[in-house]
Amino acid sequence: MENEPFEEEYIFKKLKEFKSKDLSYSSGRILGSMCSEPHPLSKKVYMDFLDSNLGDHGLFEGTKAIEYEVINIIASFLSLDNPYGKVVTGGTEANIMAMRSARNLYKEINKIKNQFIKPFEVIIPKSAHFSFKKASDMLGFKLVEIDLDDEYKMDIEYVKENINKNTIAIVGVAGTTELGMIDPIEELSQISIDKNIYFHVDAAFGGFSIPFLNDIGYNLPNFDFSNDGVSSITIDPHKMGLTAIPAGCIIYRKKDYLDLISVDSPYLTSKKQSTIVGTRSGAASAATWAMLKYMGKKGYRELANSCMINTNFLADALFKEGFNLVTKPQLNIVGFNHPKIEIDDLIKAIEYKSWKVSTTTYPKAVRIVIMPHIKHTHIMEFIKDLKEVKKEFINTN
Ligand code: 0PR
Repeated sequence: MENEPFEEEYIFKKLKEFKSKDLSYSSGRILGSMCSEPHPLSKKVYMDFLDSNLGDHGLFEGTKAIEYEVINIIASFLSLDNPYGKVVTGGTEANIMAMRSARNLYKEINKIKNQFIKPFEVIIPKSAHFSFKKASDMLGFKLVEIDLDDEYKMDIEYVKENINKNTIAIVGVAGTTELGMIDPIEELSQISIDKNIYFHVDAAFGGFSIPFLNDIGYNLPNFDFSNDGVSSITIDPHKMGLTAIPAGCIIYRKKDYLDLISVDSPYLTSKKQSTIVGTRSGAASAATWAMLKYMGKKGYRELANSCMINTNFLADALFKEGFNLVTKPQLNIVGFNHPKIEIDDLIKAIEYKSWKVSTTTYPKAVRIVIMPHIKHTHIMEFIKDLKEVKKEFINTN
């Protein structure tokens, strides 16, 4: 089919038609997403830096300086001076980079030339994000999945039992994808030191909340670089950081970890590259920088706190209505089910009332992520609908 040129007006009209089929965050109906409406400032800055490519950063020295500042500011939230890192596409790329660093470090220490010669193993909690499955497939290591304890956190005893000479890394999660729980990072850090194993913390979701909530007295577990065993941390500005997609971040304690995954790119202005993608958005760095400056610690404290207030309000209301909370929320995620309603039926009924929720797999439950676009009034409407759903089931069964 001939692709005829069209006028701009037609193009915008057609695109509007497509977009009208998308959901909007501002409707309050998206209850199961870890992303949110990007702040208008981050959208504006994104537009200004659309031509900037950090894959060839010699051409964009200004944006490179912005990325350097972003890494330093974010690392300061995570108790690290002199950090090394990159602004990447998201948590997946950051986690894959960390796993590459861990594998290459192990190979270097053990003088292994061929990457497929040994059955490398990475210890992750059962609750880890599926990006580690991608990393395992791409990098050729086996995932050793550790059971969770009663609070859906990684069970330390199983971690100890499963370490062996092929273990190249341990992963802990600070803000699990399904339930927002924080693994015992301090203990895992100590194990990593004792056994001399690379330790990566996936704080893609929790990284932009936990430090700020602790500033205002939430007393959440310490997950950052003040634990000496922590080698790297994933933290995503495009989740709780309010930056537009794509904006992820990987922070390393040591320069070596980044160098170990660098390849030569001799014909470019930048002679080495360590990220998975080549051509790399400088707009992500600029938009993140703008948000870090605009929000400041004060803004992120208020944001995280208001999400937690809404989360606790939802959790209390669910409890009062006779729903089971899977666990007491540590961050802004609530998992719940009902003793008398089949979970799949419950989800269907909620979706029938035009809410978009997600589900947890372990245990099976409705999963609600209270992101900044979810306001108190949305939660009130949701509870009202849930009461009706409950009535329908309890009366008819
Ligand atoms: N690590 C953790 C702990 C995560 O929760 C996620 C994504 C990642 C890593 C990977 O991050 P990227 O998706 O940025 O690569 N967690 C969300 C999830 O799977 C991603 C998401 C966001 C999914 C918004 C849907 C959605 O609407 O639930």
